[in-house]
Amino acid sequence: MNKRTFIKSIALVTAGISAYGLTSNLKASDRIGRVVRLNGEFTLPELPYAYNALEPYIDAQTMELHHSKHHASYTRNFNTAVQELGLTGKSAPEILSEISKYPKSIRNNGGGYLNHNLFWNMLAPANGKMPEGALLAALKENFGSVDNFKKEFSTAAGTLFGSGWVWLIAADGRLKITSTSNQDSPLMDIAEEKGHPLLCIDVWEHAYYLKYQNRRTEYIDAFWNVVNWDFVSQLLEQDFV
Ligand code: MN3
Repeated sequence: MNKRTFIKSIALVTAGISAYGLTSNLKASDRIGRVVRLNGEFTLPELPYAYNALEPYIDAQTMELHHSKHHASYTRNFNTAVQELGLTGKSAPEILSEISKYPKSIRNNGGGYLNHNLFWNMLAPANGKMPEGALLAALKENFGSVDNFKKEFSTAAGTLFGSGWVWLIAADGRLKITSTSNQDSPLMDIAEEKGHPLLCIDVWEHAYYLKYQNRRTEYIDAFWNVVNWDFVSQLLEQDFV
């Protein structure tokens, strides 16, 4: 699938969601656009907030290590693998959409690169906001209520075996909760459930172990305080590539 086709397919997903009465005048892509390659290299994006901005829910040391070590490593290794394979001129979402063609080095590091780019933007300093507008309507329609959505998402995050991610995705005009192992993504052609990511949580131990040790459910409960619902709303309204 080439980039144009891929974008079109995402646009169709978004079009399906537009049954919820959405308008498309917001600019999620302005922020996530950092995934676009600069000077031929995928760059480690700066966080849109300080390392300590998510305290006390996610601690500064975890954020600093997660971003400046883990995410930096995925970024570096992704660039190395991309150069070795000569995948010049392709965006990260485009590479993920045809991941079955590439070796594990691309799958693991490309997934790690893009997943974290999304995750940082899906978080924000706690502001007490809740889903509203079209997002609220979509969550109610698909999950009954916001509380029930959070319960189902938290259960999926709490029970995912091993390292991976839990996602809220838009697919076929519906919202779904899905999970992926390791650094796989719903944007990958090999994903069991493919779709347009709206929200994700990293449940690798490196995301919470310093503060919460083995208490993953406490990390998941804390996560809800720092979800950037405005950004989730923007992703619902437009593709992010
Ligand atoms: Mn991580």
